[in-house]
Amino acid sequence: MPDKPALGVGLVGYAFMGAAHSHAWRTAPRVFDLPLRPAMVALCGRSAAAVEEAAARYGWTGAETDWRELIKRDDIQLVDICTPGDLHAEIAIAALEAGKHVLCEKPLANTLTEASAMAEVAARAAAHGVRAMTGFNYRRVPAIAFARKLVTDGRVGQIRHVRATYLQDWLVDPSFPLTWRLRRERAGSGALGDLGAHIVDLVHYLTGDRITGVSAAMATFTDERPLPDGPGAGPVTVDDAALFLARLGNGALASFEATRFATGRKNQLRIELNGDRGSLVFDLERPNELWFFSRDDDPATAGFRRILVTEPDHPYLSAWWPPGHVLGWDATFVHEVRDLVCAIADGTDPAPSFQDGLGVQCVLSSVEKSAAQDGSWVAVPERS
Ligand code: SOE
Repeated sequence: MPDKPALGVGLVGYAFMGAAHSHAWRTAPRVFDLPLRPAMVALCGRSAAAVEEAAARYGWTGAETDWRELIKRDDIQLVDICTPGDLHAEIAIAALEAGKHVLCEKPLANTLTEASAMAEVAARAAAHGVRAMTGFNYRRVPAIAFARKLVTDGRVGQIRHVRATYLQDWLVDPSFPLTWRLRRERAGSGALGDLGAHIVDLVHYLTGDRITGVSAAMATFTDERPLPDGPGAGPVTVDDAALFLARLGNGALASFEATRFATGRKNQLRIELNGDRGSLVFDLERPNELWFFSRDDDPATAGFRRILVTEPDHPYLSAWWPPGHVLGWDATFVHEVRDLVCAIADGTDPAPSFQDGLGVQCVLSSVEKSAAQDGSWVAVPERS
C-alpha cells in the first residue's frame, strides 16, 4: 500500500455515527484494495478531552476542537460530517469551497433551503474534481445493491407497488430524555428525517424513479420529555412518527411508515417492490437475505425464494469471507467509504450525490406540508 497516494481524512463528530464512520475508514482499506490510501488524520469535536480520548480509541492520529481548523489543514483532503443536521450545511459548504471532498451523513440538511445551497456548491466543486456524497448507507447493503441489479436487469418488470417501513421503538418510554434528535432546531425533523429519509432514498435508488406526490400524517405522541442534563422537562419539537402515501413518476403507488414508537422493533427497515414480472422483499433484521418471486418460474413450483446474498458474484462480497459467512450493519459504511474513495480516484461523481440528497429533502418537505394540510396531496418539487 505505501506506493498509493494518501487521502487525508478529517471526521467531525464522534458519537454513534462518528464511531460507525471511524470503523469504516479503518476497515475499508483492509478489506478492499483501494486506489488511494485513506489516512485517518484527525477527529474533531468540541470537548478536547473527549475528542482526544475518542480519537485514540477509534484510531485517528490527531484531534481538533474546531472544524474550521480541520478544514484549513493541508494534510486533509476529505471531510466526513457526522454532526447533528444543524451543522451539515455550514461545514459541507465551507469544506467544498476549500477544495475538500465531503461525505455528509443523512439527511443532507435540516431544510430544503440548506440542501439546495449544498447541492449547488457541490455541483460547482465537481467541476474542479471535488466530490460530495450523501451518507445513505443502506444503498450499500449487498442485498439492496443486488435488488437494484435485478430491477435494472428487468427481472421485476414494471413496478406497480412499493411498501417501505422503517421502525424503531426507542421513544416508547416517556422518561427517555430530550436529546438533540428530538429538537427541531438541531435535527430538522424526527422520525421523518432520521428514518423516513433512508426509505425515501432507497425507493428512489431501487426503482430508479422519483416520488412526485405525497399525502401524509405525522404525530408527536409524547410532547414533553425530561431535560438530559438537569432538572425539569422541555417540549419535543419533532415528529415521533410519519406515515405517507406516494405516487412515483411511472405511476407506481407507494406507502411509507417511519416511527420511533413501534414497540419491539429495534431497527427494522423493510422494503417490498411488486412489479409485473416479479417481486422483491428486503428486511434489515435479516440483512444478508433477499426474497425474490419471479413470474418466469413454473407456476407449479413458483414461490418467494430466499437468496443468501453472500456469493462472490454478489455486490461487494468478493472482498469479504467465503459464501455463507454473513455481514452486518457496519459493513454498509465500509462499502460507502470504498465507493467514495474509488469515485475520487476515478474522477467520477459518487452516488448518492448531494443532488440525490436534495431530492430526498424535497420529499421530506412535501410530507411536512401535506401533514400540516390534513393529508391533502402535495406535489413534490423537482430538485433544482
Ligand atoms: C437513529 O435513529 C439511527 O441511528 C439513524 O440515525 C441511522 O441513520 C439509522 O441507520 C439507524 O438509526
